[in-house]
Amino acid sequence: MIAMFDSGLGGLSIWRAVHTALPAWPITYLADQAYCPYGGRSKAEIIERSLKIGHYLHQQGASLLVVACNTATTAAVAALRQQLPIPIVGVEPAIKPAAAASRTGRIAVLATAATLASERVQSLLDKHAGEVEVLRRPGLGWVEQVEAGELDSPLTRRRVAEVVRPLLQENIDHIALGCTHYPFLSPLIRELTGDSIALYDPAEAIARRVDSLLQLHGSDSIGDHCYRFITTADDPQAMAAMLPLLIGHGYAVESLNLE
Ligand code: DGN
Repeated sequence: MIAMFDSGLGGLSIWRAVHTALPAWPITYLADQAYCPYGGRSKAEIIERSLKIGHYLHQQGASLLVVACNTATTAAVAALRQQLPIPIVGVEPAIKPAAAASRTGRIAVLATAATLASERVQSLLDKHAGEVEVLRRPGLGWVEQVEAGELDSPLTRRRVAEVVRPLLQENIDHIALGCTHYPFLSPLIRELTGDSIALYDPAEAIARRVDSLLQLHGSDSIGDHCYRFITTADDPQAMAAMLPLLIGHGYAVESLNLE
């Protein structure tokens, strides 16, 4: 079974891509909604939650764990790799392909404040320092709007415009999405940018990485179609109601107390 987790529903953008690439694999998705958003939490707290979730998913039979959250990846991927005996796939903003494709020499990365301030992103930026200028912008309130299922409300439009409109004056030609919640707001971002700015969502690259790791490590769990969705929130119905909107299909959601 492929396991993945996020602070909430954003990692479902990775779920969609992995499910499309590997339709025969069972996937268990855990949303740590009792602790969402992770963006304002300390590194120690994010590591503690990630390890608790990682150990739980491993016990449930995970052959591979996708940390479907940039914030958790930057804080906890090293600790997870140390403690769990399975391949761990993290996510990170697609700065490399955006930088390689840029003609204006200016790109933007949108992510949570925690991700933007992380050493991981800083070292990614340092690698491309000579090639492109990278503007860093947090999507303020974006995670909350996606969690609330407001993918196209007046408030969501305002929150997206506050970040994206000023970028239109900056001569950028690519935007790397560095938070797994943000691809769900791509239609609103595109309305503002038109075709002049390309958006990079790393989900498909993550799915390819998962595919190659599973081929490398092998496993006997192919063939058992089974999708589990777990939330740490008390009310699983709220997440269940969101699944058709975010991944185009409804599934039952289990509630888990992981304290
Ligand atoms: N989806 C998470 C990420 O990719 O960073 C959001 C983190 C959060 O909870 N703020």
